Amino acid sequence: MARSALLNVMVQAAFKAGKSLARDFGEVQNLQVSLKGPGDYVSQADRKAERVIRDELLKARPTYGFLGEEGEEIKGTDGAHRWIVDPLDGTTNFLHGIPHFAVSIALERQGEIVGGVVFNPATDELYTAERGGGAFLNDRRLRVGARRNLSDAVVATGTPHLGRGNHGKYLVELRHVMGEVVGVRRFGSASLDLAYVAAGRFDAYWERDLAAWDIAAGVLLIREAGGWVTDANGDNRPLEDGSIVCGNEYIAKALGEVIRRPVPIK
Ligand code: 2AM
Ligand code: CA
Ligand code: CA
Ligand code: CA
Repeated sequence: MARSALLNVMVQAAFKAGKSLARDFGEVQNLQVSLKGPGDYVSQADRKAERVIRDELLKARPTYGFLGEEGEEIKGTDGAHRWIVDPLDGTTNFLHGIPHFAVSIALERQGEIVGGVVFNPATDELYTAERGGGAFLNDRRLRVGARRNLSDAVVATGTPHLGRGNHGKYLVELRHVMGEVVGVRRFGSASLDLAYVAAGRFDAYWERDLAAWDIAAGVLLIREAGGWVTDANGDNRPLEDGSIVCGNEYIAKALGEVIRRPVPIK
């Protein structure tokens, strides 16, 4: 597997942030935590990791733009390129000592994602993809799952971030899916959910109410692993819509139909 210089920059930034996160994960009880919205926590660890990544990436490519979850967007002088970064995806897991979280770094060129890195420092799993170059877990080439029927599928999801209550519509959707599949999993890190689909661990995944930094890298992983990605409407605008349905072509299309089934009016 030959990585381009640019992908190597992304990998090194992810490793450096991963070291910072691993240190903080070991002393998670000492971190300052604040609330951004209902159930939406942010800690010093998130902010520190974003600074590490931003400094690394902008040192290597000072003209590129930078969009990260925790800071102001930096508009680069190079209008064509932008980094899209989630320094800690799965903050709730992290703060609870659950070793399922990741750094997610994507590179956008003229509106298209051309590079993606997802790194879980707690397991040392590094997922990488470049457009046209395939997707990898460490050195192993990835391929999405081969199952063709939803009735054989293990499907991941995430619950919409609405605070307590107001989940009525989602629960109907979930009930529809549960009636069709082997099982549903809810692991709490969108970027790793996508990486697991790319690796064929999950047959499919859907979630709404996400931001571009949650999914930009993972979308490329899936496409480069031969998978199929749409938004919840079945269109090809997941980053813009903030929703995602993915898997192999058969399973993703079937899952999309199930989640778009009309919700009965009470
Ligand atoms: P985060 O940990 O970076 O915040 C869990 O379903 C997934 O949703 C995680 O990837 C989490 O990312 C993301 N997410 C997006 N918006 C969120 C919010 N308002 N509250 C909690 N998690 C959110
Ligand atoms: Ca967050
Ligand atoms: Ca996130
Ligand atoms: Ca985050």
